[in-house]
Amino acid sequence: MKLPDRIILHVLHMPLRFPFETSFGRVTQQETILVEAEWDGLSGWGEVPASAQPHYSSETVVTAAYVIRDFLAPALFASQIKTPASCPALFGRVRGHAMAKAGLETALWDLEARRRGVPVARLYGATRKFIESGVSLGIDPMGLLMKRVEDFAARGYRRIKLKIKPGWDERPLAEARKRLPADFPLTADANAAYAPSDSSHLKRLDRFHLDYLEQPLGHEDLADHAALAKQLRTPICLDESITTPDLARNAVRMKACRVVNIKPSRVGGPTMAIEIHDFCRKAGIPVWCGGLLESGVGRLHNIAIAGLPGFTKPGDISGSDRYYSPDVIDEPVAVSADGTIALRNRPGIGADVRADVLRRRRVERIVLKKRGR
Ligand code: OSB
Ligand code: MG
Repeated sequence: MKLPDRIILHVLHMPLRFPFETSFGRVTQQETILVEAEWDGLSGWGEVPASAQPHYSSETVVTAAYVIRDFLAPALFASQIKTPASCPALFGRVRGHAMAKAGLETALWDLEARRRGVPVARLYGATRKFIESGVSLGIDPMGLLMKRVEDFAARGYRRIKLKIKPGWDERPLAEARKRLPADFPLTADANAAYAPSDSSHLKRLDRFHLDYLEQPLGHEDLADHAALAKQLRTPICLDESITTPDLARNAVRMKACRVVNIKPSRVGGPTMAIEIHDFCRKAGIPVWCGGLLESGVGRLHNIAIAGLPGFTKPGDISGSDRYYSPDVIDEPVAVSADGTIALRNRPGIGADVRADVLRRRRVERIVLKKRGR
């Protein structure tokens, strides 16, 4: 690889087409950072889908911009790494800040793929030509939510996930089940909203035959997830708890989950995501690719990674039009009538960033260079 001459952070405010509500809050606009790594007139693009508030994770766009500017970019400029796969080792002295690390690493992978003229999916080791698309539906009034359930099922989406929280679980799941074919993959995501003492209530969700229940308990609570798993027929999938390969190994060994949601941004970038994928594949644990309301840039990286063979369940990768119009890429992500998304054959992530959308949505631009340049 070539080290970039410059790194530019584009902080964007992307209005959502519809408000998105989870157990931890409602958002109408996604704040994100596009990371542009420049080398010899070429640009590689990555994304830090951190959002404005430290609710899903401890990071925000502000902490990520700070960590990239003051720690990660200087470490990169001072390094002689030969591949973006060395980023986790290079950034290892910075504890946490997974999304900041992932944003920079994804930009370097895209730059490297464009420089070599190959799709970034090939560098990640993707073997699929298509991935199966699923959708995550936020908390909304029942009528509107059920219209969405019917709409996304009719559009071919392969799996529907409902956001749940105490007081909003059995009713929407029962209503959704009524509207879907009996074997349609339905899941629920609590975003850590329940307590270990809710186990008998959560057992009531077994009757909906969910493909899995995502992150019912606290993000640092593996032992209680393991105890809950013993009581439920529904498999538990962990999201927030799995921030490193070590935690993935520990969670699986403790039987805290039977399914893993891999979000490349949550685990520190593609290299770490692939390490978790490889471990889970050997351990017989199915994985799927989660999302964080990414713009087209992060979405295309996720699609490329979801092309690896262990991603055997439909993920939270929907079309660009689920959240954004226009998206920031020139060829938005589209879901076919059969609910799949094709991996791209063009170099890099397979799309270019639209200068007009970038300018319209950008609230800040931060240019980083090697010192002395
Ligand atoms: O828990 O998976 C989650 C969005 C923001 C924060 C957390 C989550 C989500 C989603 C949406 O479920 C995933 C997506 O469509 O990008
Ligand atoms: Mg989740």
